Amino acid sequence: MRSDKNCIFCRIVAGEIPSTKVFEDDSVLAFMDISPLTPGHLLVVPKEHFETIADMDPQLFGRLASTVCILAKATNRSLKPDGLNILQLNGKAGNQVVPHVHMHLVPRWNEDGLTI
Ligand code: D5M
Repeated sequence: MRSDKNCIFCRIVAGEIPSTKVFEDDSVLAFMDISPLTPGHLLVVPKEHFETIADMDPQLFGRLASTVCILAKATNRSLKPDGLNILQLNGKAGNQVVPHVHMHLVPRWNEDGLTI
């Protein structure tokens, strides 16, 4: 499995940097975003290091997307938001800051003031 020792999310996967994990299986990890846009903001990442979605095997992306779907249901049940944004950014020009594929799951509330 490819890992990058300079990648913050690889280091979270390896347990070298603390995170608040909410889901883990053999290929996917989900944890709380350190700078949440709203309460309950999660990140879902492949454990293997891929910079962008175009670098991934489609089957693995399917597992990532399935995890997002399951966590969306869990978020709706537990936090009861009014809406939910799923965001995924690729490349500097696409505003990706951490170059390890991740999907944001951002619960939304009416009048939360967020402009995404
Ligand atoms: O967003 C990268 C996201 O990664 C941003 O919302 C902050 C989050 N982040 C950065 N470092 C950490 C750690 N250590 N724990 C949890 N979350 C983190 P992007 O889509 O690349 O713009």
